[in-house]
Amino acid sequence: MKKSAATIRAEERNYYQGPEWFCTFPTNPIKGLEREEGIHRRDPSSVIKVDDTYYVYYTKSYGPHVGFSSGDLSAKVFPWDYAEIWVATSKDGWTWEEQNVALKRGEPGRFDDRSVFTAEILKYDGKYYLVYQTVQDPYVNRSFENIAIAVSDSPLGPFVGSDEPILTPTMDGEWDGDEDNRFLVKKKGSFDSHKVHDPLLFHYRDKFYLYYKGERMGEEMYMGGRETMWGLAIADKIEGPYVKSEYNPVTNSGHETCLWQYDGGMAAFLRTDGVEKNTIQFAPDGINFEIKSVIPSGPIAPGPYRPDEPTTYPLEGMKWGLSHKLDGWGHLVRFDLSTHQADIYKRKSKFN
Ligand code: AAL
Repeated sequence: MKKSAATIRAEERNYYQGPEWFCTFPTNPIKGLEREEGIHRRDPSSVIKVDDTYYVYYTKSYGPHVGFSSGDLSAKVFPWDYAEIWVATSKDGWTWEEQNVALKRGEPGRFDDRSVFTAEILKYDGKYYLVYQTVQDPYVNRSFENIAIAVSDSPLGPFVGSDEPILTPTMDGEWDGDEDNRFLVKKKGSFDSHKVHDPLLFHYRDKFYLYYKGERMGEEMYMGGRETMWGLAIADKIEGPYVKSEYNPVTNSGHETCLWQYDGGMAAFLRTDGVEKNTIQFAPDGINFEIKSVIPSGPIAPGPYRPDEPTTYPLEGMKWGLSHKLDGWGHLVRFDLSTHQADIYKRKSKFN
């Protein structure tokens, strides 16, 4: 008997795994944050519950955007440009009521004066913390993007943003020339040399684990699309200082990645971009992720419901949540975990 390259690869990469990490994610409309002409609502945070009410935080901006080539430095370049972070509430996870702005852009001259967006929420020690992306005016192709933290005593805010970012890009590449082109470099930087994005914050192992997406100075395409990877920075105190892990990057893929705690480790759903997109992975130590399942796509930019109690089965951290759809104007929808297909395999397989 001879083994083909494919068989050897499947064995080496441990493709033979049970169905307990396999699922689909049907999405459905919600009431209250539906598509609205002229308004973007996108990139929902995780959903938290306080007393009998669910809370979600999301990027909200108004009006069309024109990209970077208009020649007008004050023109809105992206749906997440000139954005603020808003909060909505719900009693049942299906009907949502938009409440108020949770975090505004900073005063002119600050690092967050142009846009604050793509937030995550963490309930910790009786307070509420938002971590989010920031951009300083003007917003150009070569703008460096940071991550900041804001705190409030109430889930409705107002949240007070930090005076400095808590995470900045490594900035260790070298631009080639003065053209505003982020692909033109004399030297490529580290995976997070240009932008740090999509923060997710956990109280884990008695420390604060801040996961984030990096973008490189001189990003190139690679096997699975865009070269987008995730890093980790760890702090003793929630406000920082955050120290980047020496294992970074901790993923080799994933644009809109979503993480949850399970069984003392960290699970991750890597959606868009990269060789390992559309996989669910698990790291017993929060750092060394292995692929557990390959799933058929999934919700865009998911923000799962984070129960206060520890989860009891692998996919519980993705049981339901909100994600976004981009039909001209970004709007929020609900996703629910379906293990229907996995359950069918389970009945037939030896993995019971
Ligand atoms: C999203 C996220 C970040 C990016 C932009 C808005 O998918 O990765 O938030 O900056 O796109």
